[in-house]
Amino acid sequence: PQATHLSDYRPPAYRVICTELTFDLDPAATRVKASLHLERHPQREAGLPLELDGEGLDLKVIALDGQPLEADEYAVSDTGLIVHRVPERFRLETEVEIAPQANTALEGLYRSGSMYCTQCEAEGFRRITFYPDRPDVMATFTTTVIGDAEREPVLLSNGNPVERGSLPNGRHFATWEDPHPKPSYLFALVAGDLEKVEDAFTTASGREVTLQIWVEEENLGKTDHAMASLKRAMSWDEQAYGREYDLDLFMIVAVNDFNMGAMENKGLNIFNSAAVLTHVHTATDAAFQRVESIVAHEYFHNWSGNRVTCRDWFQLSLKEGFTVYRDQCFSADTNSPAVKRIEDVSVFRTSQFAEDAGPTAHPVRPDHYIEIGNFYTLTIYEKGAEVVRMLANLVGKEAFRRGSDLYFDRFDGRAVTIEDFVGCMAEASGLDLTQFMRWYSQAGTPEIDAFGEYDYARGEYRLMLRQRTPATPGQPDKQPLHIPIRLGLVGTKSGRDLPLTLNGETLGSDAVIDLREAEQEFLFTDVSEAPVPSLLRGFSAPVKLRFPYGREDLAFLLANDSDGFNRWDAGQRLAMLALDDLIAAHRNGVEKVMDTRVVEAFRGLLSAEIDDRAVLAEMLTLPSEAYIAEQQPLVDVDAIHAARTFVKQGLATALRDDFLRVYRENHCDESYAPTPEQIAGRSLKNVALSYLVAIEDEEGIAQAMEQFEADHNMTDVRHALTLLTHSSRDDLSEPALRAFGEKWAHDTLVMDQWFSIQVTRPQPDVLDRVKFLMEHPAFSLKNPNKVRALIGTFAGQNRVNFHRIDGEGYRLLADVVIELNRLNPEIAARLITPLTRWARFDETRQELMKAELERIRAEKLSPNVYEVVEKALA
Ligand code: BAL
Ligand code: ZN
Repeated sequence: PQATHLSDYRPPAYRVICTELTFDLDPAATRVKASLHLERHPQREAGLPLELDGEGLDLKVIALDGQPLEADEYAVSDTGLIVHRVPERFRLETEVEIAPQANTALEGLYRSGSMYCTQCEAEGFRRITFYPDRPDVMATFTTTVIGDAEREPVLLSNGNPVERGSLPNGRHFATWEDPHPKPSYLFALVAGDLEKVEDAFTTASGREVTLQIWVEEENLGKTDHAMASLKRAMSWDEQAYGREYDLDLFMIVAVNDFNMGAMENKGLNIFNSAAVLTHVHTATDAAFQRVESIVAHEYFHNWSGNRVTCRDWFQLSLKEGFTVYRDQCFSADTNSPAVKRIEDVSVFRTSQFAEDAGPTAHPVRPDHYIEIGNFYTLTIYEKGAEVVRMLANLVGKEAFRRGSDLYFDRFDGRAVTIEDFVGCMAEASGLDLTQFMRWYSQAGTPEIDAFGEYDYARGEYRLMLRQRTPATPGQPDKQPLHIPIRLGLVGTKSGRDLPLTLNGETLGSDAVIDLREAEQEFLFTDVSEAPVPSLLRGFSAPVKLRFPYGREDLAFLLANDSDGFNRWDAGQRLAMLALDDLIAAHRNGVEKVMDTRVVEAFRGLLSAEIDDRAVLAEMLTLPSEAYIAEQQPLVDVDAIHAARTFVKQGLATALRDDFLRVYRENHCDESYAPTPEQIAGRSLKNVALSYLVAIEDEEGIAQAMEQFEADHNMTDVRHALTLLTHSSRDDLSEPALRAFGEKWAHDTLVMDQWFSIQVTRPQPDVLDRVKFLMEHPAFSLKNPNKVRALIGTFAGQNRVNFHRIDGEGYRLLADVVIELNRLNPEIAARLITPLTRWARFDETRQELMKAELERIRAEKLSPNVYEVVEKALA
């Protein structure tokens, strides 16, 4: 497969002004008629052939300005269609046949159960019809959908409904018009036997918008939260960004088979059912929160992505990074901001850092790709969002809003670049963001080494910062970045933030300093007492920051830092120091000893006056095995698991009564609501319960059983069932799992949870269970949610068993990847990730993992899998 390069970008030779489509639906032979009004792009030379993308299309008819084309006037290949000679303006008509039921890649038009649906981002539209399938071609669309009146009573597409009616032979049709020019990746079609829940929203300017969520009948009771979230998001975007919705109708459809979480098609968002359906008994608090943020994310794309879109796919983060930043701010405003930040940063430091340090590392704006589907990554999304967050903090709140207004107004209806976005921010703020742009072009996580010195005699604190970004594939040399570092100096006597004076300028007690050089020194004067620096507050930049904190320093920050995020981070760092010692002890066969400072820090947390229960729950949560692994030079999964289990059990033994008290105090029988207050209480009590079950405390086990049987809400049920399943009490967990599996056999989303609970068991028999569950009637390799729940969760989260020294875990994953490579390349390529990290492990595992990658490489590979495997073995 060939790579596409950013430097080769040219506008298309012809652009489409309007697109008229007619779909005559049939599972095996859908006919798609396209009538495209095209004209030469003013920036391209005259006389060029017309090149359209197309894959797997059976061309039946082709005509130019009403005249059928002769065979020598055009050519069809595996990748598209060329019409050799075309005028400056013309109409091209084609008719193709496609087979939605044979489409297991879930790109283009496919079947999910008995429904028809589409996924066109990034390059799925070319599997529907011949078209310039690139985001810089923006056209209005008129779409007619013809289906069976009984099997597909509902026929949807983008925009507004304009006509519907009956046809002979039990068929009917609906016509939709989308007046907003859009790229083909935002096209959508849904047809099936669906029910709707309807609501309305009045925009700030007083326009009435009808809101509809379409689901299969059995899911009608699961849409309330998504609908409420949508209305909150619509109103938030009006207040925070001055952006109103622009059509009379906004639709969301839930489908079970979907590669992504959801898709922002204009006026017709298509959602993975897992990202939209919720119910007290089927969805956890985390799922409720995820639904809220994804509904908001897709809605926010209406402006950041749809009205203003990307010129080419290298600019993907232009819409994704910005939109993730927008949904993060929305969720922070709606829930607990500190917890939202902690959760986001935890995922980021664990998974994005790993991506940035591995063979698939790429900049926020990559400069080449083989398969763009492989670039829907944590780097494009989450690092992209961190970069926008840094920008927002650098330019300040008001200038950021002026900059975003300028961006939306200036580029409305256009396909633009990251320079256009950052340019608006520079213009609105007057700042020079030239150096800042390196964040978009340089891959890898910057590492900052910080040192501090307090001069008692002068009352000065000298902070030395050194930055370095390690080499990444294809980028051996890195330039210094512009890194905003938010910080405070916490007085060791007073326990308070000290006023900051830098170069004679008073900065308040919490300030941002700009690190721009490879090495830079900052001298704070008038520092009245010896401080402990609190650095990178709120994770003000996506970097690894090292500072030689002693354990007392960390315990001090954990108790005193005014920044909630850094208080949490100090606790994590303190736990990490203890874990490092224990990992070394385990490896050296030395007896493990619990660090009493960690016990005392936790005792302090458990006995302090609680002001934010959600933050406290986070503080009581030990770093995950994946995060711990990220901190090690060489990953020893067994030592990490043993060390973490030892700390957890040590804390549970020492603080058993405190955990039991916290559990009881936070248990709540009120009727379920996904409110921040209730979620905080459940998080806290469930963390406490996890400690009690970790030592198989009788009372703790009894509470877990009671919580499972009480069946009050899914968060509690799932948590209790997980703890029991991960304990040695198979006598309790086996009947509970059976009962749960039988009760929810009809609910595909709950069965996904049932799979995940079981395949994260630390017991060594789990691999057999994974294989056994793959044969379960509720499992299917064709359904991405099932694959993620069972295989993805096992390989990504069950570290001790996936990395079994006999290589059986690797073999199982490779077998699945090989099969999925044929069925669904996009999902197959994503699933390989854990194998690509082979360089982080011991030699034996390295060889085993590489052997499985080689075994995959020997297959006839899709471009998706080929690209990942080649990078992993480079
Ligand atoms: N655009 C793909 C799905 C999403 O990021 O919203
Ligand atoms: Zn998005």
